[in-house]
Amino acid sequence: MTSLDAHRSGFACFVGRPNAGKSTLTNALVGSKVAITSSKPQTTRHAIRGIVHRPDAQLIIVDTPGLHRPRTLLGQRLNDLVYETWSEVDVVGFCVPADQKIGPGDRYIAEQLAKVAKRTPVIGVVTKTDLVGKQQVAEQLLALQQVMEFADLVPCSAVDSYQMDVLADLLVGRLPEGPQLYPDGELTDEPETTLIAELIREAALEGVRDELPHSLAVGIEEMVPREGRDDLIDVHAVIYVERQSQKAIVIGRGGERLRAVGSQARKHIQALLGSKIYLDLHVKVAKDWQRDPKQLRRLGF
Ligand SMILES: Nc1nc2c(ncn2[C@@H]2O[C@H](COP(=O)(O)OP(=O)(O)OP(=O)(O)O)[C@@H](O)[C@H]2O)c(=O)[nH]1
Ligand SMILES: [Mg+2]
Repeated sequence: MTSLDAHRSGFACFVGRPNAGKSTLTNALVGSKVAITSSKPQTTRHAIRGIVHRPDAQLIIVDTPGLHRPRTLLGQRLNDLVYETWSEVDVVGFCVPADQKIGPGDRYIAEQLAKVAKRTPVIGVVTKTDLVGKQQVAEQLLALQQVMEFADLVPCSAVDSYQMDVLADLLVGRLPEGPQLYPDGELTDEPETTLIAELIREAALEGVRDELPHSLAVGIEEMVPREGRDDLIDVHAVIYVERQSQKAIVIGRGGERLRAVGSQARKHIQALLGSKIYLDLHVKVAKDWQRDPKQLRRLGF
């Protein structure tokens, strides 16, 4: 028997081109920074679960990498991860930014989605509405409607919190009835070291251009409480790049850039852990790691 106020639980995922605003949307719905974001494409590199707790439902949002034409083995792995996720969720949100024309990249995603849409409802989401006028939002909704058949359509903005609850309601409405899947207060199932590595990568992404954002990876080597102190944690981390020339850029003149990255990351990590940290940051070259299966495995892809 189903009742109108039964508790629902299940999974949603956001898909869209790189930079469409998927991770920002995930964070806004969860109400906490579980995924890093940046203006560089392919910021997200693994499926991150963010958990939305409501009295009537528990919505688990799986934030996936942007879908793109892969140029490296890493790119291929990221795309595969997206397809895998589709088969595991109850509802998909297809994100298209309001300020960019719908193009071949979006139509390609729609074609792929149409294959799963028979089983899984797809909600069309026009993101970043704060960047354009009402008229352009309306036009984007119309254009999106031409791309495929949607279960619902919704314009929203994570930046000025426009229609976040409408979007959450639409997603929750597509979940099956079910019990809570995660304990109260748990906002993500990401391990702490992953969150920390991601915060360092987010800081390192700031101000780098061209191929460099893609070449960055971060590994946490060690994380231990400082001996004799209960208020300080030592975090040893490595920023990997693919070439010697990139290493020089990341470190900067006299180590200036690396220090800035470290202090930016430290602020976010301390907020996350609620504890002081000492961040020991090094830069190493892992030659062409994006194309090397062995190194990809070591970096967790
Ligand atoms: N103005 C505005 N900017 C936004 C909004 N949502 C996201 N952005 C910006 O768009 C850029 C990309 O956001 P992300 O959330 O990292 O995009 P993504 O789709 O997760 O990107 P990938 O992980 O690379 O696929 C960032 O610079 C965000 O600050 C929004 O609602 N309004
Ligand atoms: Mg992302």
